[in-house]
Amino acid sequence: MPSFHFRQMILQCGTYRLILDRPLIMGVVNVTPDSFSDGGHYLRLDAAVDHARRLIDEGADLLDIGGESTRPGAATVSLDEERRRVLPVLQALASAGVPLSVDTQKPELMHEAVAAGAAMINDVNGFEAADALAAVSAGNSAICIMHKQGSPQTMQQAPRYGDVVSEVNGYLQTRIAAAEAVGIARQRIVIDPGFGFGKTLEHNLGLLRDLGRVVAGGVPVLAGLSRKSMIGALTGREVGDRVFGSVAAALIAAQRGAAILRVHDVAATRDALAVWKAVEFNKNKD
Ligand code: 7PJ
Repeated sequence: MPSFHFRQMILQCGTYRLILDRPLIMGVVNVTPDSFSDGGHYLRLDAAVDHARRLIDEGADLLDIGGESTRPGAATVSLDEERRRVLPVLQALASAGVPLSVDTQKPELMHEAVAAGAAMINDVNGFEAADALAAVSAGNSAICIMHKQGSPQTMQQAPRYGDVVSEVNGYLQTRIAAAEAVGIARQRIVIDPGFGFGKTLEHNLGLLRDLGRVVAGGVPVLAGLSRKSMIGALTGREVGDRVFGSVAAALIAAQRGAAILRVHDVAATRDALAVWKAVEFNKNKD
């Protein structure tokens, strides 16, 4: 047995039932002006859909579509604008064959996304907005509850914790209970320690090192490390040149039992996982 240990967990994810006996790759599809720099709305939508299709070809098991940047210091986006960015992309990919997640903090858009077929709602705000849990309680969509400290505008100013892993775990357990209290079955819930969201490099490294303690809670864990500033800090590289560091981080998260890896570089992550999975899971095959 490997030191970590995948229970035969099932995630109810809209009309999909995902068997989480191997880490899945979630490809990131940003529909924001800074991600697809071009002139105009329709060009941006087309570019996002093309990009999404490429990620599926490269081996993405699911996609995460986001219309509001939550990078440190990013400006907020109006409901109307976020909806105009996200819903057409969701609709265009409806028959793409993989579960589609929508990354949003807004209850109205959560509701509309679920109605339009989103299989998962991913909220970096942990569904703390009034009505957020209510917006996703009906139906079968999965929810990803992420931890953060502070708001994206200010969170990197002075993050502080006693024991970061205990505090993150405590928060996630509280939010799981809140979700279950409105009727969201445990089989629909994913948790995420929120790398980079109100955390110093040391906090992020502590969480990754001890990710097994988050996994031990028994709810599938999503890890988003791709291209983040912690990878920049460790490699000295700009955001576009962080693929090797990101792949290493994804592999470490996989080894510690992460169920879903949220990444920009799907092909590279897939190759790394293929090597690791052959060693770890196919031991008795030859
Ligand atoms: C995350 C996310 C993450 C989840 C972003 C970026 C910033 N959602 N949305 N987890 N990060 N669940 O990709 O650098 O880590 S946006």
